[in-house]
Amino acid sequence: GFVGGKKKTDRMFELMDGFLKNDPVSLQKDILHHVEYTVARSRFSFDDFEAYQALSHSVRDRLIERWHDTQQHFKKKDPKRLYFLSLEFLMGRSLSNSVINLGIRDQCAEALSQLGFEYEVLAEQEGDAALGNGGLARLSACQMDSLATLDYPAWGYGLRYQYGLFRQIILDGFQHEQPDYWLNFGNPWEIERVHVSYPVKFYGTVKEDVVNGKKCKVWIPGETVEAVAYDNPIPGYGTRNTINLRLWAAKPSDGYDIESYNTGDYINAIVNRQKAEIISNVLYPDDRSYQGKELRLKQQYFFVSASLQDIIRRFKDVHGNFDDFPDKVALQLNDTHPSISIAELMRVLLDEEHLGWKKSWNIVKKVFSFTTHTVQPEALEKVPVDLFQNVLPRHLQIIYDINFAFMEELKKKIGQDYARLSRMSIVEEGAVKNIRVANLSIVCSHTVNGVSRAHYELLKTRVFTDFYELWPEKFQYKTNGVTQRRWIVVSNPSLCALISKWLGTESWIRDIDLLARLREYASNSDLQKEWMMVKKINKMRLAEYIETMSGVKVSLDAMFDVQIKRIHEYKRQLLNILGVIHRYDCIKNMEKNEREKVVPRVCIIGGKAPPGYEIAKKIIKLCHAVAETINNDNDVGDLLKLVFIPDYNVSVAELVIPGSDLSQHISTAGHEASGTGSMKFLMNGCLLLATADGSTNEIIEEIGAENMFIFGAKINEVPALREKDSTIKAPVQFVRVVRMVRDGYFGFKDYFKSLCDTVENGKDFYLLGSDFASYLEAQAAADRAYVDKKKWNEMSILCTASSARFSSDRTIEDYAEKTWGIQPCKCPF
Ligand code: CBF
Repeated sequence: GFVGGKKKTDRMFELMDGFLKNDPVSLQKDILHHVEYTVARSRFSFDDFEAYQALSHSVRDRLIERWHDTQQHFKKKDPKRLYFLSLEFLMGRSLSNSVINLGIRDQCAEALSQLGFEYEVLAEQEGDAALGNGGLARLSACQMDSLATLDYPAWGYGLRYQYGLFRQIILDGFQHEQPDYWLNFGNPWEIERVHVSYPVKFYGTVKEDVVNGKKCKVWIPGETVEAVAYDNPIPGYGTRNTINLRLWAAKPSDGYDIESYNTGDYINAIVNRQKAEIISNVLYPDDRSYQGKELRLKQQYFFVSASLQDIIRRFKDVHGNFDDFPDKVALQLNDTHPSISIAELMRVLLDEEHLGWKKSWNIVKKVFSFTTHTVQPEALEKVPVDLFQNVLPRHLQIIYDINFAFMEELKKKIGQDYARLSRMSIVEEGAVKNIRVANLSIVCSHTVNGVSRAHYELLKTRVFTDFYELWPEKFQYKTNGVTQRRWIVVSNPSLCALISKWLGTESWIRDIDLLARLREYASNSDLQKEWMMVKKINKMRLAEYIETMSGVKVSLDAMFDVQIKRIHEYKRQLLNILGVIHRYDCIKNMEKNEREKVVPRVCIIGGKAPPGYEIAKKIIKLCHAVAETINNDNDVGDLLKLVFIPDYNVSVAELVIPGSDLSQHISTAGHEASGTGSMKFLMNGCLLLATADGSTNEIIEEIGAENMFIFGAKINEVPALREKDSTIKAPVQFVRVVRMVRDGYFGFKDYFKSLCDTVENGKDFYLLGSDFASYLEAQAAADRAYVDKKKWNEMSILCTASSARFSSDRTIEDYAEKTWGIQPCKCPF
């Protein structure tokens, strides 16, 4: 422990010259250092991408310092920690977010400009980390930002996919999927922890054994794969706290296929070893059902097993037994994807810690909380029992035992109501026996959360009614939120500056409730002028992007009307396109003097269709076909344009949202669990045209229906409308526009036939026909409002001013208090 006669730690303190400094000169030195020694380029010759790499490494150094201090602090204080388990995190870019949260954006920009680089250009060099599909995954990212900012002792755990969500390429209007090998150019934001690795077992058999005179089970695995940790520091804003997102990558274990080595088949043994890596290779695109996919089950168990080993190791470093486990550990299940962790924790406590069933179960039922993100019963995961038996034989036994105990307890409460017992059972009987993962999660969690109030009501009355009646106290909701750091400060710097100027403080970035003070200036003409200016700047940015991506020139005077989200029938992009066709048809049939009254529109649609979802892909093609006709019709000109933005992702959203005037959230009521896109638009002062679905109901409460364009059937009206659907006559306008598509007005007549069939002949499950008239009315109301610039600006300001409730800071504080029981643990500066 001595270096040159001095104690190691003293010598280290002597050598350490405090923390890295954040002034431009220090940053320049660091950037040049990384150019030379990390990127290995000459400091006299490096390009934008290399400068981005060097800058990122300089920022990462600062993150690491804070990360260390935070982890040290947590270790010292030993608070109850939250572990957020999620198979998906849609982090987007890290540089822009990190420099904002560290408070060094301007210093970086200055440092770079003196070196001859532009910060904005370098930030654009970074590709998106797209380790997730959509709302659920981006929500996880927003929640991590809030956890760090609010100083909660939390860690995220997930999978380090080598291929993120597919890239969407559009060829002739058709979606094609291309792999997203996002690690191709390296990833400066992660830290590989070669020494943090755990074996994860699969397959094999279970044997009886006796340990300390007690009977127990021993799982003899058939395959072992190594999970290696990659840490991604998540900095909080305005705090030193920097938490961790630990992602696991699969690597061959030393013991992997030892047999082949022994038999001398060296080359094949190596090839087989590499197969282990497949587990973390690729993110499953949301193809609506993963049922029966072995790799999916292996991915889930792989990340859960490694995470629990890591969590238990950390706990045992400090605690001698498991008595305090529930007081020190909260495990959050982000949907059913990590729910196998319930059986895994039970297995560890039973088979490895030998705590016995009663004690183990008492711990397990106190640590898990479960959030479900869907209302579609078909989206609730089920795993065939045969598959389970093969991949995780011991876990299946444990699940059966949990279910047996649950069924016995239930019988005592509800008697011999076999229909209900069978609905609530974790094991679904039938031709193919399945494990119902949602039922497992509800039975074993202390809390079940919905993601909006409307979602909670649906969980109670439609999706999990039996469980709600049994355990009403378990059910809660935490309306989703998004982080204002990413969705205003990073993505809309001009709006950010304007808000701070009018509020006289930047504190709203941490204390979002302050935004409400903007309300009092909503009709102030000076603010309105500046507000409009900001919108214009953002619209210009967006218009340039549209022209580059699609070649379409759009007018800045037009209303930019946006719908960006995954393509799905229930989200009703088709309703939007049919509305655009109607608008086009009306313009075409107008006299010249009538046309002068038309409010020019640029309709923007973007989103990826799940690769195996044919109807969603047809919707994309229809959008392109209609756009082709409209955009090339000189008779219509700037009065109407339709553009599809390809490869929608987090960074594209950062560009599109600030430049939008109106955004559409038009799901059939009762289908969107929450929706979070609407919250990002709201924060950016973009008006909403929406159905009263998911979290929109709460947005209406905040801003007032008079400041939005609400239309369509209400959640409770939908079932009756569906019953009546075949007898209801869709309005003539609807019949006419669908006919135009059917008759080949936009080409591809045969190809669109099945798409038209989904909304006609009594098959209009998502009620496009019955909502069409009120949709058109809402659109007309938006047109009228847009003409009155003063009113429109006032409504736009009110949107931002009313968005505080939809910050993920509020969501996280709610979870911390009502679900996880954790307290802030602030690392001193
Ligand atoms: O809760 C976050 C989001 O999750 C989904 O995207 C999901 O993946 N299930 C829902 O569809 C959204 O409604 C919800 O906002």
